[in-house]
Amino acid sequence: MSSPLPINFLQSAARLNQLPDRVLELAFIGRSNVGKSSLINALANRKKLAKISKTPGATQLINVYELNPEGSGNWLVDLPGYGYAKAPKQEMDRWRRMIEEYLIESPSLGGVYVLIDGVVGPTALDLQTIEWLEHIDLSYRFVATKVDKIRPSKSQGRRKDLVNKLGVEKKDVMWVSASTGSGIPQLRSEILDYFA
Ligand SMILES: Nc1nc2c(ncn2[C@@H]2O[C@H](COP(=O)(O)OP(=O)(O)OP(=O)(O)O)[C@@H](O)[C@H]2O)c(=O)[nH]1
Ligand SMILES: [Mg+2]
Repeated sequence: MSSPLPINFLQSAARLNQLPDRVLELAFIGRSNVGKSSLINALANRKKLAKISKTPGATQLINVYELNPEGSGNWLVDLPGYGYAKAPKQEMDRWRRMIEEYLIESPSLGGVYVLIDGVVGPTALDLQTIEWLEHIDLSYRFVATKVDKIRPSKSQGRRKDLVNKLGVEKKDVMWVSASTGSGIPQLRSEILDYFA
């Protein structure tokens, strides 16, 4: 058991300069539809805090959630996803403009969680994004989503495969399900530790 993260919606923005001062922030990035917004809701144990959708592109702006108390300046940031499957170059460019500015220039961004679809595994775009994070020297950690969709008999194989494709070790990936809550307590406690 673990308590929901005490977060509230603070603000949406298209540009970095629209955001107020903050102390420390952690952002969630990943392919459209990977489950970033659902994960925010699961962490807070609230259904409609972040807008989610079956169709990729639910999140269009930089969405800021603040940890209590109000004015703490500790933020969790939900970002629009990058290309879904064969997303047009146009969409990728849109993501790039908004997100690159934010990821490169936000002064108090401590790191990002890169969400990888646990069923699909890392896509070429995921790997490209990771390379780019290395390039801009931003810390990141992996969260594999939708584990509820993996059959128990396939679970070991899937985990091994995903870890291999990312070129990391088992301990470097957290496995979560926003649907069943699996892995959510661990992620909550990691996030709280980070802001402590
Ligand atoms: N089965 C299952 N479905 C999930 C899980 N997390 C998210 N989904 C579903 O995946 C779809 C996309 O979820 P979102 O949270 O909107 O994804 P997103 O990454 O925020 O997408 P964008 O805002 O487009 O970038 C929705 O239909 C969710 O219900 C999960 O843990 N398990
Ligand atoms: Mg979203």
